[in-house]
Amino acid sequence: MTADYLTLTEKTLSELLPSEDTRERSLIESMKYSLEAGGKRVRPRLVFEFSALCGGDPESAACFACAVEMIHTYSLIHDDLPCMDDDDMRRGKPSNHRVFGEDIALLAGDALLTLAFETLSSDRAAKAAGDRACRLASKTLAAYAGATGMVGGQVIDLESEGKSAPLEVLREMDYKKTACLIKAACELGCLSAGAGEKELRAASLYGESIGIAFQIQDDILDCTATDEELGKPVGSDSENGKSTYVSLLGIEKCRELVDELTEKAIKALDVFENDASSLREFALELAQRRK
Ligand code: GRG
Repeated sequence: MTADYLTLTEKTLSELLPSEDTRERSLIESMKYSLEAGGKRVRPRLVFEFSALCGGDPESAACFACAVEMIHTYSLIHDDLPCMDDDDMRRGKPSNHRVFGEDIALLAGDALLTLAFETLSSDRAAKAAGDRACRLASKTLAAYAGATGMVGGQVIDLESEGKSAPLEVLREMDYKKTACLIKAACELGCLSAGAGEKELRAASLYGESIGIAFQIQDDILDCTATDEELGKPVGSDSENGKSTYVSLLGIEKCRELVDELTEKAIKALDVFENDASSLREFALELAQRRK
């Protein structure tokens, strides 16, 4: 599955990107630069894995997987901008605005966000997954990525800078900023395969649990990894005066929390009749990631 989903993700993304042979070439190059900058493709993998677990075929999941990755990529481009985190490096390379300028980077993010929903409403997606699945996927992705999901989480993050945020604020911020999009990927995988309510609820719980664990692991890595491992300067959270799980609870407690959440995610997979070992292993892999 790992190699297959990666190949299909790369192939579909390049098919969905507009041609560079236009007057707005710099915009398309900027979108492509970040889409192909070496991301781990965690979210597409979740879409493909849940789709397969629910009996879907890869083509019905492909547009959904790429739509989630487009949203993820736009969020990283915008997050690196000077008006947000002002980061010069991402995935070991200069961040988008350092290469293309702030104006084009901002627009590349906007265009990726738009392309995600164009993809979900495309004939290709409808032919592969069906109209109903596409409508539900758009609704789900919009809800998790928008004002009450990822973008909302980013606002809580910006407004807590320089303050010591209590744990409940941090919990809400991390749920929205990070876990919501991961949860969306899991749900979209099920939707692409026409799964039922019981499976959707289980995928949602799995996504929420590994999503929060993913953010706590990110906080741990910000204190324990090297710049080379992360592809960006470590320690940025404490430099920006941000409260994190590590600053509030300490590393040991954070590691325990990651393990508990990973167990919870694995338990949620019990409802599936098909073999869920690949998603079990993926949850464990993410809990131990070093980048
Ligand atoms: C809408 C501007 C805006 C931001 C939304 C997602 C986000 C909020 C900001 C991005 C920065 C950040 C640290 C987000 C937390 C989620 C996270 C750990 C993202 C990194 O995901 P990976 O590790 O990235 O999957 P790769 O590079 O592998 O794709």
